[in-house]
Amino acid sequence: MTRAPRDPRIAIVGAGMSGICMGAMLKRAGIDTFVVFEKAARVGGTWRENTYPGIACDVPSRFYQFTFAPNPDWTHRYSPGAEIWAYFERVAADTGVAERIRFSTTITEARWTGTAWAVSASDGTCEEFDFLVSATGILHHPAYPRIEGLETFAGPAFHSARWDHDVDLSDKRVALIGTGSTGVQILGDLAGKVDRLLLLQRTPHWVVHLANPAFSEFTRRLHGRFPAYDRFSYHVNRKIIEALSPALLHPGRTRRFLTWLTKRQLSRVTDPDLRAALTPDSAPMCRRLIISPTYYDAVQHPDVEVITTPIARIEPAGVVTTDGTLHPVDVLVLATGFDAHAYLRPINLIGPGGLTLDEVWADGPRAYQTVAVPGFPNFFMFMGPNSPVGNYALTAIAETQAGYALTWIARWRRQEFESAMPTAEATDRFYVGVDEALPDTVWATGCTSWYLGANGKPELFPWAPERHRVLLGRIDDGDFVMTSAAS
Ligand code: N01
Repeated sequence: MTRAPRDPRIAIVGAGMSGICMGAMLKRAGIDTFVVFEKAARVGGTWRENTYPGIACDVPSRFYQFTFAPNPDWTHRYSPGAEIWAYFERVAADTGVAERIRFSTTITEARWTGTAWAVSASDGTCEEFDFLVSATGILHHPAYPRIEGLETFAGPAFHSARWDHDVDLSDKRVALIGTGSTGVQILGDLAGKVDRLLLLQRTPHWVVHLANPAFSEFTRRLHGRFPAYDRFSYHVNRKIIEALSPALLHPGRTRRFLTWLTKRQLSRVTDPDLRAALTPDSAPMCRRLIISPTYYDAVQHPDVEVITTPIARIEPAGVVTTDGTLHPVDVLVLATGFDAHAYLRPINLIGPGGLTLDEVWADGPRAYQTVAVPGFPNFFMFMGPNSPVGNYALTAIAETQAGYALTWIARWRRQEFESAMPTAEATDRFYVGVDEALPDTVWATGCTSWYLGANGKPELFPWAPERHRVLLGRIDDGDFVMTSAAS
């Protein structure tokens, strides 16, 4: 006699892109017994929090969407942040995920009771769930620079992910610290719109100039009318990026072409001193490759000054560089990146026997095939350590990781197990492969970036993103410790 499937209680932490993806895929599988906990009052994660001028996605929009929620209405090849945020809000509403979200609820702790996850929120409530899914985002915790006197600055000072839209910059002298993807996008938008813009560059990054054309009304209608055409576009974009990704990671013709291209594009900077200052000494892609349609024009705008002398300290009136010069400014913008290694922390995850995630990760974050952690049953993680989060669509990674979690959940529904977690040995085996492959990649050619963990190793997936999909497309029972369902 076949038993009716059980309804799993599932806690998803975070209603950003990944949490919405998990919820939508659960809904599509007919599972409605989940709660999405969201600390803020709206969905959207990084796209809600980052509203700085110039924000856009540097992955083509046709690919930066869920396969189950095509969007024919993208306005540009690389669409602006507000449009992407609206897309995720729409997906959450259309799929019914929005109804399952508990807003303004911060999860502080999740403890395995022996049979379930007891999930506690900051409001003092605690509920039990059969599965815990972390969808807390990777670039989520702003990294504030340790610069002497930062707190003494007299004017407005804010991180790029905490943009203060009440400050009118049009007549201000603005200091922009940081030249990563964010700083480059901000500069591209602000150059010429403020009184003066000082770009404080510590290390130059390679930038590829790619045009960002608008999609015509006709193209948008074509995508709306023929979903198969939209799917085709998605797969073409994916194929191109997936073909380029591994080729760009290793020496060869494609890498030589990228090196040639980035140098050639840098030659748009006509002043040889400025060009030299903007020339990185690391290989392109060692740090995340920056894609911008505007940077080299913006950086040469007469109202923009690039300062490469290191910052000594901040004073109330401005930035002092190590040559003793005070650069007077009215506003300080910190485009100084994120702590990409916190993952779900500061949530206190406590597994069987009281083992905490901090203890398990004392030597650095590690995950079984990017999605699960030994010692923590019925727990899955989005964008976990060594996920393929380089120049790739995180929407596609989320679908792969959600699909994997869903397969386990479907098995639980069929009562094939009660709890499951990866073994330490299987996780070690995964890392033998990772550690063998990483030194051959461009990320290990000697540069610093948020890719590197505390041990100096890149916390990235060292193979083609396709391989991630294949890896998570199957379940290997031998890699797991399972307790069986009560008969
Ligand atoms: O952060 P970053 P980001 N004094 O860490 C500088 C994603 N993203 O926010 O290079 C002076 O790359 C630091 O200097 P250095 C994307 O994955 C995506 O720009 O370390 N400078 C660097 O220049 C991206 O990779 C999109 O020497 C200091 C900058 O701050 C990731 O977010 C758009 C400093 C930080 O660069 C992070 O990008 C935007 C100090 N004390 C972002 N401390 C898309 O389009 C730090 N810096 C999808």
